[in-house]
Amino acid sequence: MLQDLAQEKNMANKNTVISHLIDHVWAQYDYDGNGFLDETESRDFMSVVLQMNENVLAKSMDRDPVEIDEKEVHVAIEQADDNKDGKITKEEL
Ligand SMILES: [Ca+2]
Ligand SMILES: [Ca+2]
Repeated sequence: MLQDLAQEKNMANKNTVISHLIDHVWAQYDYDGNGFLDETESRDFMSVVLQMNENVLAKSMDRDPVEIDEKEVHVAIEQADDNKDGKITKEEL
């Protein structure tokens, strides 16, 4: 029971870290500042976020992080793009 609670707390903390990262990173990758990420921007953005996520995950599991490949980036973009218009808005993340 106590362990479950501790685990939940850890997960919540991690999610907070990730969403903070997304906010911070987002602004850097919306190169033209138009409020959404086009294909090039979202590829750059997603590979950075996925790698950060992987690094955090690897650290928490005490293992070496693996390299995020193109395919994973592509899949993550497709999943994020709710309305399938090829652009990612902050709301879609
Ligand atoms: Ca943009
Ligand atoms: Ca979209």
